[in-house]
This record gives sequence, C-alpha cells and structure tokens, in this order.
Amino acid sequence: MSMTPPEAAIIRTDWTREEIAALFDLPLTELLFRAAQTHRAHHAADEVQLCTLLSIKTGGCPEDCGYCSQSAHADSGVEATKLMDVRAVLQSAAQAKDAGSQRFCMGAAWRNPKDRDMPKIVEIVQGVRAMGMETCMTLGMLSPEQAEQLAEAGLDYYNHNVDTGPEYYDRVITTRNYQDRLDTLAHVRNSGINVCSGGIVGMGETRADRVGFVHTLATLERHPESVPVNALVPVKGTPLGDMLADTPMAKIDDIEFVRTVAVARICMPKSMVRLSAGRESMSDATQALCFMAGANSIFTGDKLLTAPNAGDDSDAALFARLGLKPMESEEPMRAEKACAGACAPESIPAE
Ligand code: SAM
Ligand code: DTB
Ligand code: SF4
Repeated sequence: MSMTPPEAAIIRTDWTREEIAALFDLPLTELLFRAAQTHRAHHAADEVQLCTLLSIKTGGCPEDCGYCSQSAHADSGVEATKLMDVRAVLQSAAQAKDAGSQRFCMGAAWRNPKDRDMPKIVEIVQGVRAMGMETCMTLGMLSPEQAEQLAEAGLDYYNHNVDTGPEYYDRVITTRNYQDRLDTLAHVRNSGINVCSGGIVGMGETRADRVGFVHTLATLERHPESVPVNALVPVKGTPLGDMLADTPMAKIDDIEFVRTVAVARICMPKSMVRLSAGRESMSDATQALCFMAGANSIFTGDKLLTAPNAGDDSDAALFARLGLKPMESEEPMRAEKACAGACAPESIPAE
C-alpha cells in the first residue's frame, strides 16, 4: 500500500528560494527519501524513459555559450555542417526506434531557425511522428509564429534550457539574455507544445545559482513536462571546458549533482527529470543515486549531439544491475495537455 504523505503528491508553483535552499541543505538521507516519495507518488520508480538525440545541424553557431562545442566562438574542432536531408534524419529515427527509444530529440546549432528552414523542419517532424515516436526539437529561440508552425506540424516537445540561475547567466552566455530564454519558453507553452527545459550543473556556479535555476523552472506558471539536468561535459577549446582543465577542483561534486536532481524532483513532481549530458563519466553508483533521487529519463546511444554518451551496451548492463526497465507507457503529463486546474499552485501543509 502506498504510504505517500500528502505533500509528496502536491504540485506547487509558488516555491520560494528559501524553501528550495532548505531542501538542498537537508541531510542526504532525508533529501533522497523525500525525493523518492515524490517520485513514487507520480511515476513508476523502476521505469526510465529512453530518448535518442541527433544533431541535424552541427556547429558554426553564432551564440557564445561558454560550455558549447558548437559555438563559432569556440575552438573545439567541431566542423560546421548544413541542415541534414529529411531522408537521412528519418533513417536515424528508424534506427533509434529499433533500439527501443521512445522519443527522438533533434538539435540544431542555431541562434534561431530562419523562416526558410521551417518547411524542412516541418517535414522532419511529420516524418518522425509517422513512425510512432515522440518528437522533440531544440533549434534555439523561436518566434510565436514559428512555435505555432511547429505545433501544427505535430511537434510533441521543444527543448530550450534556462541553463542556470538568472544571476549566473551572463557569466556563461553574452549573446542573449535570460529573458530571451523565458520568452521562447512562453511561446512554446502558448502554442500547446510540451516544454522541455533544464540546465547544466558544474559550470562554476554556486549552490545559490543552482537554487535559482530550480526556482526559475519550479515557479513557471506550469512546470516543464521534461527537465534535463546536464553535468557539464568539459570540451577543450570552450571557455568552460578550459576553465575546468585549468582548475580540476572546480569539477562538480557527484553528491551535489545528485542533490540537484533530488531537489528538481521534489519541486516538479510530475515532470520527467532527465539525467542528461555527463552520464558517460559518472560511475554506476552515482547514476544509481540519481535514479533514487527521482531521475526517470536518459539519453541512450553512444553520442549526444557532439559529445560521447554511455552506449546501449553499458546502459543495458546498468539497467540489469539496478533492476530498472525502459518506460513503455506514455509519460504521465502528456495525457493532461489541456489541464489547467491540476497544475495550479497549491500549498504544502506546514510540517
Ligand atoms: N542551439 C540550441 C539551444 O541552445 O537551445 C539547441 C542545442 S544546445 C546544444 C542544447 C543544450 O545542450 C544547451 O542548452 C545546454 O544546456 C546543453 N549542452 C550543450 N553543451 C553542453 C556541454 N558541453 N555539457 C553539458 N550540457 C551541454
Ligand atoms: C539537453 O539539455 N541536453 C541535450 C539536449 N538537451 C539537446 C544536449 C546535451 C549536449 C551535450 C553536448 C554535446 O553533445 O555537444
Ligand atoms: Fe549555439 Fe545552442 Fe551551442 Fe549555444 S548551446 S552555442 S545556442 S548550439
């Protein structure tokens, strides 16, 4: 029988920074216990969603995101390519489906899509959907009209990360601001496409910045349906990759990463919390802690967009070792696309 306490089941969008900071400060045993309770109130705790990534347009991006191998400002050795042909994208999607992936996520190294790119993008969305996979795209900033176009094409999710807390943002990126990100998220939300938004841990930010990061997402009018939590993959030739190479002690502590996952789970109970980039360099034990902390989605395959990922074989071994299984059902929030009431802020009873 479920012994879930009522607060684990409640969805709130009125979190304060103080409350979030207090969660981070909990003894790890208590924090994991509370995150696990929240996880079980809304999800099957032994199921993990499998998503596959494909870079449909790589490199040469005009933005200066300090972590990114695809920025034209970086000297990472990543070659710029043109937007892939529709047929080649559909071939990759078919392979991902055969490998058991539920969702196909496509990324383009753009500041924003040009209107002339949209017909091809629409064709790709329609083609992947016709294969029976969920579609996700991450193409940079969108206008309200472009978001509508993608919604009409049937796009299921749009990924656009806030990346970090508002105070640290301009230390990481200078070619756009935090509000630009929030505006695109609003256009995506208004178009009816599900929102995927998260960030990166380990960019030299403080605990307070991580609190601010979770606070931004957890106080959106409606929580993102997916929340990717990436650990910085240090890439040589990028400002943040080089910073980590020079100051190895700046690398994020595994337990602090796990805490961030747990706090995201508690603050956004229904969202899919995705253990994203950086998994390749995590031990099985750290990943296990992340799953106990409520992570319930991963990227599969041996490549992310440009960075290596834990491959299918090591994931199969990890799942067998931990007794986890791929999620088969549709993720819980999709069925509630039109819900307003169930997502309205409520308050947690005092402890
Ligand atoms: N250009 C689009 C944009 O920025 O929205 C889409 C692609 S971008 C690569 C998607 C996300 O990947 C970024 O927002 C960032 O959070 C994450 N990312 C990129 N490089 C990373 C790295 N080296 N380590 C961890 N996460 C990374
Ligand atoms: C997200 O938050 N993580 C994924 C997805 N959204 C597009 C991308 C991670 C990229 C890691 C670095 C690379 O592959 O270049
Ligand atoms: Fe461009 Fe996206 Fe990389 Fe930033 S994260 S440089 S916007 S591809």
